[in-house]
Amino acid sequence: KQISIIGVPMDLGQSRRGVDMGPSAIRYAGVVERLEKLNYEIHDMGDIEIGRPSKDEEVNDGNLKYLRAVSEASDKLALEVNRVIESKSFPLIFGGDHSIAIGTLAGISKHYKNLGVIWYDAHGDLNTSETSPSGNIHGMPLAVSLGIGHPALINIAGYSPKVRPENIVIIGARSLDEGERVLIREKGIKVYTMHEIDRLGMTKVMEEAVSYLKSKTDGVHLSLDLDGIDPSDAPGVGTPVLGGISYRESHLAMEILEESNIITSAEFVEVNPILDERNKTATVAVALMGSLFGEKLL
Ligand code: DIR
Ligand code: MN
Ligand code: MN
Ligand code: MN
Repeated sequence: KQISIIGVPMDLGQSRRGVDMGPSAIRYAGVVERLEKLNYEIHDMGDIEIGRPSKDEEVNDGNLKYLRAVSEASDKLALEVNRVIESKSFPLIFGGDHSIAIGTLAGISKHYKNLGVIWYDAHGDLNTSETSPSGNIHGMPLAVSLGIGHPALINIAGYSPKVRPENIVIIGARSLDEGERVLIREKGIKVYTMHEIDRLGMTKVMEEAVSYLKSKTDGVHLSLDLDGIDPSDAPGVGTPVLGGISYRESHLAMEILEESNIITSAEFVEVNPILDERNKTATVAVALMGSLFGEKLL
């Protein structure tokens, strides 16, 4: 059993500096040791090099901040993730902001006929340059992976789309922009908002999500934005939203995913140690990875 870690110190997909230190914070929280205890062979591939943009390119191509830098980083990450999968190792990616999912999915998707995606997030990340209120590309990666967005983003790794709408499950949504709601309805994307999590409970939500994806997919990527978790448990994120998924519920969600045996790749994004309290958010991320990879008390 092998896991290959790739760090992506990307902070240009949003506006709070510091999320580029996410990979270091997660490593500092002891991820390698934690997963080695579970008898995995861990290969830490280090961090992808992110080019610094020049001063005059903050906003280009309309409402897409740092498009060139994000596109270049996505290319590099896609190549690296592709190599990991070819070596039969499990890709585990640390962000960095959520724009990195563009590169992750570009590297993964061609290895599957029908890739499933679990998007654990307070947000839908389904914006385009037309619908985005911020111009921040971290609010767009799921739309991009559906083939909706700028050509320099949707064509990473030379093909599009990376995922079909019916193979996506969003969990934890509580802050959706109008354009995102339209897209969710149009494409019929399965969403468990906080309302459904409150109503059904996390066990039912995860069991439904697993059975929804299990039959029709041959691999499932978990893209976990730490802002999906409540800010009281995960304060170190750039766009916290009250009323989120608790630490306990998230722990349970990861255990159900582990039991389901469907997850074939994962990324943990938006850990910003500058905004955090004594590395609490990275510590939560590592605890969740422990559960995802099979920690059990007895
Ligand atoms: C908002 C925030 N919907 C945007 N998105 C975030 O800028 O598009 N995604 N924070 O995780
Ligand atoms: Mn996100
Ligand atoms: Mn988010
Ligand atoms: Mn547990």
